[in-house]
Amino acid sequence: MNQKQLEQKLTSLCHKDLRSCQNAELYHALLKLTQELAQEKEHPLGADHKKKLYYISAEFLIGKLLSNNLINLGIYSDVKEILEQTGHNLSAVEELEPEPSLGNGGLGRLAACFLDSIATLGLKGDGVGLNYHFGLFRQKFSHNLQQEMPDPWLENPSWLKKTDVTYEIPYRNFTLTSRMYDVQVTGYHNRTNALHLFDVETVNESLVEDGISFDKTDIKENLTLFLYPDDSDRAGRILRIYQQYFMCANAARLILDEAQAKGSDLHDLADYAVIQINDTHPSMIIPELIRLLTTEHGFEMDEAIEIVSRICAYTNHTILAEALETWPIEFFKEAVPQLIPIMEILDDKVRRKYDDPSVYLIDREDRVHMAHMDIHYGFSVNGVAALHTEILKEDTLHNFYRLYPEKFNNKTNGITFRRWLLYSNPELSDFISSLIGEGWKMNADELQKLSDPKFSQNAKVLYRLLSIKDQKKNQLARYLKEYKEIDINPESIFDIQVKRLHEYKRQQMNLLYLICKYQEIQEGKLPTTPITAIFGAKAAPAYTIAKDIIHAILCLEQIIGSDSKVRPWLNVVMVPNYNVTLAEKLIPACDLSEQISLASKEASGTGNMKFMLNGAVTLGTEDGANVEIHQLVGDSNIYIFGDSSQTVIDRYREGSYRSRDYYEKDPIIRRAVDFITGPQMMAAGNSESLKRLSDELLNKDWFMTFPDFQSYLKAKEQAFRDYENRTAWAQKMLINISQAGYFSSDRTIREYNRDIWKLS
Ligand code: 26V
Repeated sequence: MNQKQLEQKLTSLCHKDLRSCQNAELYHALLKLTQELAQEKEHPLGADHKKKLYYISAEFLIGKLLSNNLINLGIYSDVKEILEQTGHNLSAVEELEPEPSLGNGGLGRLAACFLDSIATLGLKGDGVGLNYHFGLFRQKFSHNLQQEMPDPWLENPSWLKKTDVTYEIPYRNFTLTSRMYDVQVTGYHNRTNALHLFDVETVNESLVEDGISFDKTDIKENLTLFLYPDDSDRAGRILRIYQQYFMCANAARLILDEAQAKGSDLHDLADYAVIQINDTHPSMIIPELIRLLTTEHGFEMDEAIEIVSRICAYTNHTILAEALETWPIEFFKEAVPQLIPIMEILDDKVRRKYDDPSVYLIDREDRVHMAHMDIHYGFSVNGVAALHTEILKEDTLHNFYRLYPEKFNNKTNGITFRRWLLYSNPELSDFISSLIGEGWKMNADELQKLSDPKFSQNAKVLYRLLSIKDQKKNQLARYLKEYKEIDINPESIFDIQVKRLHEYKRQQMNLLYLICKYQEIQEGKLPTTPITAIFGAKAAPAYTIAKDIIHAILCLEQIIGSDSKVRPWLNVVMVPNYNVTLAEKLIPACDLSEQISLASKEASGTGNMKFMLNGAVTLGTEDGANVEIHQLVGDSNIYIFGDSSQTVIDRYREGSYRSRDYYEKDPIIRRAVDFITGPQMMAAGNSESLKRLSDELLNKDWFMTFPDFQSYLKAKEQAFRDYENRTAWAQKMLINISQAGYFSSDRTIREYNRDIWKLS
């Protein structure tokens, strides 16, 4: 893109020139130009290869798009320079872009990274999802409590393009007319694919009442209002069925239409389409495709089942029982009764073949197990990290693994280096290129060259690495001050835990540690370098204990903030509204990356990979992809602590864990837990919430914080001690960066394609 093009665009849009235009006008012009450039790289239907991947997902946490697209189109530095020379600033323009928060966390962000890699590798694959008008809620803190507000992102100009594709989607009592909207997905120096987001035109945004509450029963008006509406009540759960069916029914029609347009007679659908079912939210695609093939295209039931089973592949993202979807048949009866006979036939076939109720689709209580449908009627089942896949095979899905060992495979997650290094950390990115050339941008394995002693033993290289980290810490400090009115000391150690709030991720363990540290400092035992502990996390609106944990962290933040003796040495900060945009600023600035889930519970994690790539050292359990990070970097470049997944699984099986025993025996744990309901916390917060959290820990602690606490303390203290030897720490940073290539989502997508999709 050159200056002339930008000037012409500005003239045609707002009759202004480059020097006098406002940032909002610049944003508009850049968006339009980017879309035009991206369009040149689109491949019309059937113009290239025949087979296409459909990645169906309830979440695509794409984040802001302007800079990402500029980078992928190869014009980022040109645009940045043009703006600078004409008195503008690209970062200020970016601030105006609303973030589409169309996801909860890792699962949605993974889908976004995958789309980037699919396009970058030149593969033909589109995303299919829903056009939520409000993504995940915007989080505010008031009186140390989380408040949820709607987070609108659909405004003009928009990355969304209205298409002519519409379908009639049948529900029990009415039919809705859908429309497809497209977001372009630009590959890095490669093709443009699409993210298809379906919507209904009857959605009524004025339905939103106080905060994020709304009338959940008026489906025509609320269907795509919110991502994952609160499902703590029946109406919310049924609304999810309506949403999921809407996504799948549209996807099914699109897939059949596109295949037919390319010449398929649908018998050969497997030559034209492959579907990746991202967790169980899109599982209704299976019965819906079978239904369409039998009712509208004249197929026999068995043949339709056969065709569909050859094109569907399922990814499992969690072993947590409460997250494995089961829906009462009664809900389907109310919303989409047309699927019931199909699901009953699918269940019946399983019952005839296997004499094991644990693998049936429909259980004794008339609930449909969505994952079971995917496994029986899909050709591939994958976990998202090596340990996770082993646990699926040996434990959670063992009875299925016995039936279909050939279907199971592992695809360790990855992240796109375009967003998580090139964009978020250009300083580090340029430094890496200055050492090993640009090849790593296309082939991430080349990062391994950094582990050569000529770099790792080179004082200048190590010094520069540390100074880039300092630069990113300073940038973060300035950003938090300007936009969030938060003060942090850039000379302190940045110890960061950012991810969804969940008990299994154990933010409460970090909290207990910080309480101990606070008590120690009060008693005069000062750390060598001050510590800034940063949290970022949203709690599901109906997840009470998660909200209690946020409350306790915010109370501690307040207590320490007003303690003039401790404050210079320990600062606890919970940043409000953690999202992709904040992650892009927090991750490059991190020294110590907290990945402290209870072993066996975190399927993979992807934040762990982003931190590592940016030169943070991990403090973590042997869980999810931490296991693979550990193997790659070796014992001396990671801090591993806590019980193994096997010990944890055995302890659950025995039912022998009593948290109170630990509390009674361990004075450190006792003192930290007592603090939660002690006078200072009670004065800062809400006694009911603090008491509930303390009771939960003492009487349940389902995610076993206490057994790992002492080893967490020890590992963390060791990390802080090691931080003092700056050269040795810089070597750890370098080794982490050098081994991060494996976690490029390009590698993950190559594996999906090689083993599952087989696109040419
Ligand atoms: C969902 C729910 C919903 C109901 C309440 C409890 C609960 C707990 C967990 C979940 C997670 C659903 C699936 C998910 O988001 N999994 C995440 O997927 C990431 C991408 O594969 C992976 O890195 C994370 O480890 C995994 O938690």
